Formats: sequence, C-alpha cells, structure tokens
Amino acid sequence: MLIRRPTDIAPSEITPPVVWQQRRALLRSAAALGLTGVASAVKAQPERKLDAKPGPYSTMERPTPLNFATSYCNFYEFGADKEDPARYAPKMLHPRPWAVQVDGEVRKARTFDIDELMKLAALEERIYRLRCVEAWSAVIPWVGFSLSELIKRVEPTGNAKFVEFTTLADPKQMPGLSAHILDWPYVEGLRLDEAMHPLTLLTFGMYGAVLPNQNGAPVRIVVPWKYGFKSAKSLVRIRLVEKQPLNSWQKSAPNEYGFYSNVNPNVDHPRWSQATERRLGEDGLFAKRRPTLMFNGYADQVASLYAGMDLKRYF
Ligand SMILES: Nc1nc2c(c(=O)[nH]1)N[C@H]1C(S)=C(S)[C@@H](COP(=O)(O)O)O[C@H]1N2
Ligand SMILES: [Mo]
Repeated sequence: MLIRRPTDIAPSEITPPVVWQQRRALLRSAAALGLTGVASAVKAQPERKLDAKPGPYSTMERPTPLNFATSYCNFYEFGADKEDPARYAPKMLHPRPWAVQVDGEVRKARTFDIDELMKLAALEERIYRLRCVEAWSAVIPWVGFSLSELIKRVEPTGNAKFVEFTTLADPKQMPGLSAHILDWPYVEGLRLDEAMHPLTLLTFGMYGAVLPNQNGAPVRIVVPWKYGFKSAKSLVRIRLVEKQPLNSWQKSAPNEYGFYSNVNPNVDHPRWSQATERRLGEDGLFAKRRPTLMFNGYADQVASLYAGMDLKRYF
C-alpha cells in the first residue's frame, strides 16, 4: 500500500522547518528541564489577536521564544511545578466573563468588566525583561497600558499610600488551591508611587495576542524592575489602601521575601545568590548565566523612587 496513514508521515514533511526546529528545541529543553506533556498544552493556546502600538521602554534584547514563555511558568494556583500551569490552566481557567473591582481609598470606586477595562486606554506593546526570584529570566513582548491610566480614573483620596492586588482563588478552576502552598488568594502590593510609575503595566496580552491562561489571563500586572512574584496574575481586585499590604510570599516566609523585592544582584536570597540569572530559551540548563542588573536594568527609570533607602533592609 502506498497510501500512508497520518501517523506514518514524519512531522518534518508537513510542518514548516522553522516551526519544526523550534518545536524540537522546545522538546529538547523540556526534556532537560524534566517537562512532559507540554507540547499539546502549548498548541491549545487561544490566538485572539490584540492591536497594539509600540510603546515606550522596550528593551532591544531578543524576546524569549513564545513556547518557552507559555510552558515554563509560575502560577501556584495551578500547581508548584513549572509545567503545571501550562498543563491545567488552558482548559480549567475561564477568563470570560470576568470583572475587576477597583476600590478602597478612591472617590470613584467601581467594578470594570474586563472588555471595558481593556478599552480604557490605548494598548501598547512593551518588550520587558522579567526576572524571577528563582534566578531565571525572560524577555516578553507584553500588551497593555500603564496602570496609572486606571488609577487616575478612580481618583485616589489623600489617604491612598499603597495599592493591593488580589487574584482569583476558585477551587473549581484552580487545582493548586488544594495544596496549601500559600494562604490563598494570592495578594501582592506596591507603594502608590511605584504603582503610578509609567513602567508598571496593566497587562492583557503578550506576543500580540490575549494572555494565555497560564500567564495570567485575562489581566495581570507586570512590574519589570521587581522579582516576578510582584507581577500578580488573573487579577480580580485592585484596592487603594493606607497601610502597606502584606503580600502572600512575605506572609509565608518573611525572611526570604520582602515587600519591595526590587531586583538586586547585591542582596542574596537567604538560600541562593541573586548575582546571575539563566535566560529561558537559551539552551536549557547549559547556557551561560548572565549577570543580573540592578533594578533588572531599569535603574535609570526607577532608582530615584528609592533614594536614601537602605535596600538591604528594605529588600
Ligand atoms: N496569582 C499568581 N500570580 C503570580 C504567581 C502565582 O503563583 N500566582 N507567580 C508569580 C511568579 S513567582 C512569577 S516569576 C511570575 C511568572 O510569570 P510568567 O509565568 O507569566 O512568566 O508570575 C507571578 N504571578
Ligand atoms: Mo518568580
């Protein structure tokens, strides 16, 4: 018989070579990192495109290949392993309908439907580095607008000094909640001036499309000069408050995770050095480590926010 069944056809015959090579590289690194079952989860990604103009502050560095950014994630609500979010979130998390409550010390508290929130200001694409506290980093073309655009519109009162972010905690959608790794829901916080800094991005997409579920659909924060855990995913509430919020990681291990968590190569994590990092997608575990930069390379933009502060004490 000369008619071949689909299973006899080598994927290299039907897939463009670039895609095929990238997939092979992904599978190689997936194997090196101990990942399994990732390829199928990656293929199930939503592809809804977002129109965005190039925005300010983009790095010239080459973005991390999409497949790495969507398959090696931290999203503990879906499990503690890096491959758990890509395995569970695409099917289990439902990013519509969705609402975000914006309240606290503001004159115009209100709840925004996600589709209305996305239209509040012009969407921009900004290519930012993201540095995880676990010493890996990525370069991601995010899509969103400055969080300040939202905060301005709700009119903070004179008592507003901090912003608290609360993310979804729904055991029906999030299998990781049954493991009590953190005290759910996941809570993060910023000082008001940090939240108002134009770099702080209210983020709806990446790589020109809506956020994949495992990366925090339908809306997350991205704070590029701070360790990744400050960039809370799948937000349901943004509350302006007078007192410094207690963020989840600080609550669980205050000697390891501070409130500020500015990327700082000179302040080690108690269990490992923060001086260098491994860039996702650069040949798995065998790539050369790169030096980590003060404020993740954004010192020119943000160092003045911390003038006179002892950054070893306020880590
Ligand atoms: N709700 C929620 N947000 C979260 C996390 C989480 O576990 N839950 N992990 C954080 C950590 S530790 C990092 S490094 C970044 C990772 O974002 P990415 O997977 O999209 O790269 O998300 C952050 N936001
Ligand atoms: Mo992280």
